Amino acid sequence: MQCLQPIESEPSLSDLGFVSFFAEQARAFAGLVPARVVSVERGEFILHTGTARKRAVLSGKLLDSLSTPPCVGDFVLALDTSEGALTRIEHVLERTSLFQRKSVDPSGRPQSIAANIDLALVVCALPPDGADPHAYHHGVNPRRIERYLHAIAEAPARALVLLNKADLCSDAERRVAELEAALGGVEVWPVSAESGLGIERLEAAIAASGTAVLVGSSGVGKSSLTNRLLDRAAQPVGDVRSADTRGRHTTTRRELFVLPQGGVLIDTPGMREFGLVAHEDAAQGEAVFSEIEALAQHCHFRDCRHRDEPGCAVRASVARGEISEARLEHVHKLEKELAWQRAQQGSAERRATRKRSKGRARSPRAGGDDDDG
Ligand SMILES: Nc1nc2c(ncn2[C@@H]2O[C@H](COP(=O)(O)OP(=O)(O)OP(=O)(O)O)[C@@H](O)[C@H]2O)c(=O)[nH]1
Ligand SMILES: [Mg+2]
Ligand SMILES: [Zn+2]
Repeated sequence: MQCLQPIESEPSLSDLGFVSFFAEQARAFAGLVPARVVSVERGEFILHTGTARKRAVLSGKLLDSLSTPPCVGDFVLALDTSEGALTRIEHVLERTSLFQRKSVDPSGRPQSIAANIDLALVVCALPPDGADPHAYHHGVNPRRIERYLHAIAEAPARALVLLNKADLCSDAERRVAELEAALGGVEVWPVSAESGLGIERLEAAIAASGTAVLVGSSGVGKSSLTNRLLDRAAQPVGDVRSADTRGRHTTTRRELFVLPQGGVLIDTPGMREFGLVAHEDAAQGEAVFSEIEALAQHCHFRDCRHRDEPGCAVRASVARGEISEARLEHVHKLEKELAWQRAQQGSAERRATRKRSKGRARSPRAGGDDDDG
C-alpha cells in the first residue's frame, strides 16, 4: 500500500507511482532515466519521466531477450535524450504485478493488459429500469466477472467490482447485494459516472491503493469514469445510441493517467472475450473461490475433484444450499480451461524453443491496440 499525494500540474515520478521498490532497482543503472509507460501504440511506447513525455522504442537487445514486452504501467529505464527526441528503452524494471489474459489471436499467447497495478476495477453496467432481462445478463454476469477475478488474483492485485450507471437503475442496492452474494467475498460498489454517485469513495480507494486499472466490456462506462475521476474530458466516450451495439468500442488503446486526488488510473478498451492464462505455480483461482478451497480441506480425499467422490465436503455444502450448483459448475469449467491452457502453453513453448534453436529471434508483439469488442 502506498499513498500518492495530490498533484497540481505535471506529475512527478512519485505521482506516477515510482515507489522505493522501483527506485532501488533503478539505482544499479547509472546514466539511464526512469520512466513509466503511459501508453503503447504500434510498437512505439509513450513514456513519462516525471518531467516530460517521450516516445520510445525497445533496444534491439530487449527485443531479442524479453519474453513479455513492456506494457502500460511498466517502469523502464531509457537513454537520456533531449526534450521531445525519440528515446530507447534499455531495461524493464521488475514488476510488482502483471494483469494478463489469453491473447485473442490464434497463438493464445498471454497478452499483457497492465503492469504494476494494485487495484483492478471490474466495471459492469446496471440495467436501466425496464430493460429486458437478457440485456441484464449481458451486463452483470457473475460467471463472467469470476473470470476477471481469477486473472486479477493471478496478477496479483486487489479486485473491486463497480456497477456503473446506477442513475438509470432504481434497485441498484438490491443488484449489488445479489452480486456480492453470488461472488462470495468480493466488494461490489454502485457508482455513476453521470451523477457522481460513489465517485469520492472510489477516488479515495484508488489514492490509497496506488495504481488502478479499469476493465470490462465495451460501453459500460470505463472512460466516462476516467473523465469523472480526472475531472476533465481526457478520454472520448461512446455515443449513447451505440452503447449497446456489440463489437464497437470507443477506446482503442490503454492509457495511464495521474489522478488529481492522488493515485494512477489506467483506462482500457472493452474486452469481449476474456481468456485465462495458466501459470505453472499459480494460485489457481484460490482467491476467487476461497470458500470452496476452504471446504475442500474437509473432503475425504486430498485430490477430491468434488464430483462424485465419497465424503466430499463441497458437494455436501451444495446439497445444503450454501453454495450454488452453478458456482461449483463454473469452478469445474475454469479448471478444465486452465488444464487445456497449460497443455497449449507447453506445446507453444516447445515450438518456440525449437524456433530459437534454429537461430531465429522472435520479435515480441508490443501489445498496443486492443483487438476485440
Ligand atoms: N446514464 C449513464 N450513462 C453512462 C454512465 N457512464 C457511462 N455512460 C454512457 O455509456 C456510454 C459508454 O460509455 P464509455 O465511457 O464510452 O464506455 P467504455 O466502457 O469506455 O467503452 P469502450 O471504450 O468501448 O470500452 C456513453 O454513452 C456514456 O455517456 C453512467 O454512469 N450513467
Ligand atoms: Mg472507453
Ligand atoms: Zn470434494
